[in-house]
Amino acid sequence: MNAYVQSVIENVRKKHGNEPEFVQTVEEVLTSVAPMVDKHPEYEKADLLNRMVEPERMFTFRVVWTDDNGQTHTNIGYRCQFNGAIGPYKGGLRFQPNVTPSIIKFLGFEQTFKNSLTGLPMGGGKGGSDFDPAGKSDAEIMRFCQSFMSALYRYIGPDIDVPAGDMGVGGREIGYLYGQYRRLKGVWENGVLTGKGFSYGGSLIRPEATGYGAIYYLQEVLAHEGDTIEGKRIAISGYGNVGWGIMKKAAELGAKVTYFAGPDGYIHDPDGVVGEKLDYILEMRAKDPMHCKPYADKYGVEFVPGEKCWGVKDVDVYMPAATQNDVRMEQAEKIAASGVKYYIEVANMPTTNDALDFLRGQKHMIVAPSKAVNAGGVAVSGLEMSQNSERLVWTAEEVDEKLKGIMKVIHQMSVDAAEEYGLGYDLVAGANLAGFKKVAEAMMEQGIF
Ligand code: 2IT
Repeated sequence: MNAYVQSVIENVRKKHGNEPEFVQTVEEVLTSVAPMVDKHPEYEKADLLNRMVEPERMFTFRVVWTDDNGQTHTNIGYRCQFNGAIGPYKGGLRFQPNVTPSIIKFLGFEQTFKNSLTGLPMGGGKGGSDFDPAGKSDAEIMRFCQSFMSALYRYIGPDIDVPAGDMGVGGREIGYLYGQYRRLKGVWENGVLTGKGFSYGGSLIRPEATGYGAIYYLQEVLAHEGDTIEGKRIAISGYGNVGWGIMKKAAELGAKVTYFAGPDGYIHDPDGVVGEKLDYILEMRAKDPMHCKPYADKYGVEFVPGEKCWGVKDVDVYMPAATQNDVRMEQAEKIAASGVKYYIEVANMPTTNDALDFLRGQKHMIVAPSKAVNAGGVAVSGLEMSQNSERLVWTAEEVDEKLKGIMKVIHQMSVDAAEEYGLGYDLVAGANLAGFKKVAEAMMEQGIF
């Protein structure tokens, strides 16, 4: 491999040994872009890669809130403004007790290249808190969000940094965050956040966009293989916002999710999650996000406790859509042995690097990377920003058409980039190469800093 790339990876391993997820994503992206760095010796002279793996800015802040019993709690808030070369920092907020600097940083790094792939002018950012939303009352969530925004509002803005949702942050939280921003700033700047409710400037289709985009991307892959989505059986992990969007769009297009995994085990529904079952998923999740077993009880289907559905044979597509490092070597071996052809990542970094390399090496398999597959979410966030700045509203059909077009272009750009470097139909390398290219060019043209 290119010696400069290798030295940067070594440097990151040495400096960030205590940030395993961040090291993992740097290794994955830089390994993929090595052939481009080979062709551009000027990158080393400008030390482009060491600059790229260092966030432009990352900070923590204290978030203090009082629970319904009057007890005060203190959490850590984070915002990582990773790369602003091609647009305002853009990326979600994750509220989850396991949030660490490493998690925020890996997500911010991934976001930089993902956002570049969308073709829209958005830099990379991410943030969040180690706050645990589970079991909190609505009033507690509101007070937490207000406190979070009181600490963050000076550092964001429609042309500075535009947060959105991620795990633990949905429409309700964005509403409270925006309310507090507006109150503190005294100005109508709804382009400061995306994933808003429709009544105050949210984009139609945004809640479903990540899942829909993932299915549109899958359709591009299938078309490349002379295949169609009709009749395809899909196994997913996760049935949150993203997983639900996958279930819904798959059903609409004549495919079906026949397996889905949650924190307590997995469900096998041979008839697929279709029709009113889609509504039931929402209901079940709202009541208790940690258990999917009630679905099996209600519909009389199989529930396997404590397991993930990796390795089941009677499906055509796997889509890990839960969280990072869901699929490790052990699961990857089962997936490869199942004979399934399509492994379509959806969650951010759902596969460890060794497992991903292993799956990419399987001749019978096609592997698609999450930074391309899930980019429809942030792409529609970009469309929300456009609507806000133009003070207009697009119909659901308009947004959906644009989303479809963007997913098609992302797939094609990845195909073209991989082909340019003689890599064949390598969607993982292609997405990294295509996403990296624009950020690299912008940084080179903007001078050394
Ligand atoms: O991982 C992601 O792309 C997101 N959580 C969405 C980011 C956004 O700004 O819409």
